[in-house]
Amino acid sequence: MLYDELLKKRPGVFALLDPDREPDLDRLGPAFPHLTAILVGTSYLKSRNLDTFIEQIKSLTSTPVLIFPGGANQVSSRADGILFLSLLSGRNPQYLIGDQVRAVFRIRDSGLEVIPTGYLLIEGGNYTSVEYISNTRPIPRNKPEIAEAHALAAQYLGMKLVYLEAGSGAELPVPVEMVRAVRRSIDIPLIVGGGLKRFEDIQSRFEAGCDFVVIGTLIERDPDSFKGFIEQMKGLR
Ligand code: 1GP
Repeated sequence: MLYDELLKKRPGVFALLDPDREPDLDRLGPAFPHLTAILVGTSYLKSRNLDTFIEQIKSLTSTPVLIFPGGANQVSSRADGILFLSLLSGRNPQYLIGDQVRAVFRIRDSGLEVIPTGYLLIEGGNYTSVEYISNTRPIPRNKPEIAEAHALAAQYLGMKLVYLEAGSGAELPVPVEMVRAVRRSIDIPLIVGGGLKRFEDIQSRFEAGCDFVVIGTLIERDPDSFKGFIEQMKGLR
């Protein structure tokens, strides 16, 4: 099971590659073997064929590829698994259960390993795409108990991961205190992403008990410093 394999690699680093942003895969390729997994997802899927994009990644590395879907249109049998997300922090039924139901038969036919994931949007200091598109309000940064309650609800609903998301390009990553509080409240693994720009940001979230971090924007803007991060992170394991 891919899920069990991922857990063996904690603390781990996931890269987020957004096909609509057309990342330079050849330039990023040398860093791929050092990643725990590669997430593929986007808001719209406007510019590329998802199958082809994942095939290109797969031709460069054996690192597992997980779909991190922005909507029901993002299913591809070329990946290894899919984070079956429910945006539990919001009260928009489309992202709580609507898109999930629209995607299930395609997911079943794809043979992808399905990893149920409670997805919590946390205020990140600016207005992010995920907030706009999901039409939901993020959990306030200074209210760790609200994040704890939602994370525990994810666990009680039987989800296998909790993802604390500040939003791609967030000015401020999920607060360390919130990561620590959520970690204390749940037993299932915890992912933290959004706005992680410095090695210290990542290290402090791992120290607070997160199992996996997700890095997106930094990889696209500065692939070389990302490779430097990966080198430093090997020392954390
Ligand atoms: C978004 O958490 C990821 O879902 C990545 O965020 O682009 O800010 O690294 P960044």
